[in-house]
Amino acid sequence: MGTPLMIHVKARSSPYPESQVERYPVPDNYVSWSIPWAEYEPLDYTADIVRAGPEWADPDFREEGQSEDGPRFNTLDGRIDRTSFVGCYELDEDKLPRNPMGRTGITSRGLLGKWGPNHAADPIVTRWKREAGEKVIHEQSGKPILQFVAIKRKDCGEWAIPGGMVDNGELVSATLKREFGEEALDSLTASKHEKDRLRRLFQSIFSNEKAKEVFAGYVDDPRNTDSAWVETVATNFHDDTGDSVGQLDLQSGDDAGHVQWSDIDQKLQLYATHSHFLKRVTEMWGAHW
Ligand code: RP5
Repeated sequence: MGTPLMIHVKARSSPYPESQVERYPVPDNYVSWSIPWAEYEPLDYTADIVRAGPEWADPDFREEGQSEDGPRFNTLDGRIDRTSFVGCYELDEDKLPRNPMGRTGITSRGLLGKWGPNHAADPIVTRWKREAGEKVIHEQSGKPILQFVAIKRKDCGEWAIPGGMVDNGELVSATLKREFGEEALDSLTASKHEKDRLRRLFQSIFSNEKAKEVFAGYVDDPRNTDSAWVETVATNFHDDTGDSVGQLDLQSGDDAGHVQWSDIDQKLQLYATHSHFLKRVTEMWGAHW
């Protein structure tokens, strides 16, 4: 597939998430599959939770008793989208899909359910930071500051966009709403009545004409392996006037600080490549970065 467009970094970090597993160290100049590397011996690792065969995971088609055909890659395989935003990915000598961004030091699926691309969706809900109704201007950049709804991930404790995996057969637009509901709204300690009101507010902002796609492609996710990786569609839902979702007072209503409005700034340390998506959002709205 030639030289990767970007060099993944988090996809080479050790230990592998939720484990003591160490990746085979891959220096920058050996990431690309186009560089021959006879010594390369990635560890074959699939987490127990994936081996247990939950409905969101593929079976291990290499095991006895499984259909010899395995998944159909680079196409819509029944209800599962196995196409990649990056293009047509290769299969290795064991018929395993090859990570289009190069080596990661681990083969098999790790914590990921699907062989090849694992499609996700990331809803970026934004508003302007305001004080007494006026937009707050950053003193260095001279630009207004955007805020986004951030969640603290339960698996690693890192702050992130409240995204999630696309269910089999689900439209990305539905995943965006579902994940936002599950990850941001459900963790609020608001009453059912209040949550229903919030849901209605979000329903309006999640309507298609207000959505702006900011990214569709490979995510440098720490769970990626040589044969399984995350790809996402990141979509911005912006409340320009602050009278819709922007009213949501997450600071006071949240559950132990697991969801909050966070100022967007380049210093933010976020999960995977989420700050890269936010940078694009600031460019789109002429906001501070
Ligand atoms: C990231 O993992 C994506 O950008 C998305 O935010 C998330 C999906 O995985 P789960 O949150 O479902 O674990 O790479």
